[in-house]
Amino acid sequence: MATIATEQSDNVLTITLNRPEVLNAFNAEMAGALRDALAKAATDTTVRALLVTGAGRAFCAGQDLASVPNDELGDFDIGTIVRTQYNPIIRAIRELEKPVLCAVNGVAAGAGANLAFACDIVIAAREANFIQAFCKIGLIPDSSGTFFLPRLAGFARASGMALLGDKVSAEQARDWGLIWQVVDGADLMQRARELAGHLATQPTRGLGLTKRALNASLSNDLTAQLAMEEDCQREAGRTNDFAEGVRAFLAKRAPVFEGR
Ligand code: T3D
Repeated sequence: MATIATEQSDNVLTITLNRPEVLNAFNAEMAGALRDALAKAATDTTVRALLVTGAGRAFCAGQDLASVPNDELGDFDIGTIVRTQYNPIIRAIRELEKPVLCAVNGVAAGAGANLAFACDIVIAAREANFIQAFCKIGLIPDSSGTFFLPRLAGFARASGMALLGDKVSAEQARDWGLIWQVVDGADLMQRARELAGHLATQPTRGLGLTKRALNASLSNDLTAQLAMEEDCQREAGRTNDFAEGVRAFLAKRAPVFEGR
């Protein structure tokens, strides 16, 4: 069985983590397949929005702990797994200049939780929860957990989540600013498809440039960020979609964006 399933409908690429028997925990093969799908989506102009979700009852339980070589524990360089498996995935999501929506259908633990938090818009089923499980096995939050958690939820909540590893409910995660929306589990995929479908009809270049500017805001000072906005706006102003947006507004009709 393929470790991820991909399906394209109109301009939305849906990527489903597909190892339900281990709650979609990552092994090297699944990490490689996700990386490849993200790389392909970056250059495929027919893809204008991505939707990431999990098969079965979980979103993702993080690293497949059975695939870490036990007999070498202690000597084994886990940093290599972080560098080769997880860091490229997080970078690819952040650098992909197309919206990435994440539909968290169940538990999201360890790298699974942080994969979700690295996406642009996260909606979760009411019964989903988020666990920084790393501390329970002597590890630290990777996959950008130490970067995004304090920025999204604040330092105190990030510290509590990372040091205690408690389950955080979907509603709590929403109230803390970690995710966008909570919906009933039965409605999750319909809502996710609607949102992704909407995003895929929007000015893709403008959304991509917005993402570039938001990424930069995480480390820029005001002066650098204002310059960044000027550059991104210049580029957005040269797109066909900007011209179409203005024409449609003045003609009092709905715009038809082509993503360029
Ligand atoms: O290489 C490195 O380690 C570096 C990278 C680290 C990144 C990380 O993500 S470290 C964190 C790894 N993840 C965890 O520590 C989470 C482990 N899983 C859990 O704590 C629990 O499974 C959950 C809280 C996520 C869900 O609990 P529950 O009770 O709903 O399900 P369960 O019964 O524990 O799990 C169901 C099955 O999935 C079970 O297999 P079985 O007994 O039915 O054959 C369980 O072993 C398997 N499973 C769940 N998580 C993992 C897993 N198998 C391998 N790896 C997992 N992470």
